[in-house]
Amino acid sequence: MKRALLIVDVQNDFCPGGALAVKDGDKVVPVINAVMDKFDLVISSQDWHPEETVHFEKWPVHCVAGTEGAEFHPDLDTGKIDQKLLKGTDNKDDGYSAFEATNKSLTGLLHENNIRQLYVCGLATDYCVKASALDAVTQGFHTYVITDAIAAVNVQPGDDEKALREMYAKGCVLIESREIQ
Ligand code: VGL
Ligand code: ZN
Repeated sequence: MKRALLIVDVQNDFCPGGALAVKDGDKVVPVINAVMDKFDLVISSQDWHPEETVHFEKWPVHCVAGTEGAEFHPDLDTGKIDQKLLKGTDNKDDGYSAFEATNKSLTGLLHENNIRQLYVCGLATDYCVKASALDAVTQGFHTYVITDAIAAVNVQPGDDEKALREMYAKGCVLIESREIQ
């Protein structure tokens, strides 16, 4: 059984000092770096927005395509990423899920590589991690969420817990990085 790691949106704008900083967003980086070698395929997604999009009616401007804020966190071991997906590129929708990537189909990529298990980590728990993990379940992948390698926006306090409960209820397996063999 082949497995892939999906690293969701570990970008400067979601880390401390960024335009839409997630508390402890940078803390996921060493955890992710430490598990990358355990996977057959490593895939990243990046939030990659146009300058004007309906998405910025809900959120501060962040991760505009080609800007510093849209780059990966500088400590992420990007040399080990096999495929880089871009999402949120449309100006008419949010594009939270990595399955909505527009430069390449994540579903196609996983099928071509005979991946049955998808491990999801990154930012943010309550938006793009959740949307990606739920889509993975819907598409029939065995979906794992690495709970010490995610961090939440928490627009409302407790959104992180709520997101974890929803992912669990819909069939995601919640695991810690140390449990990955
Ligand atoms: C995200 C809010 C807005 C995410 C992206 O990556 O979770 N959250 N855009
Ligand atoms: Zn966004």
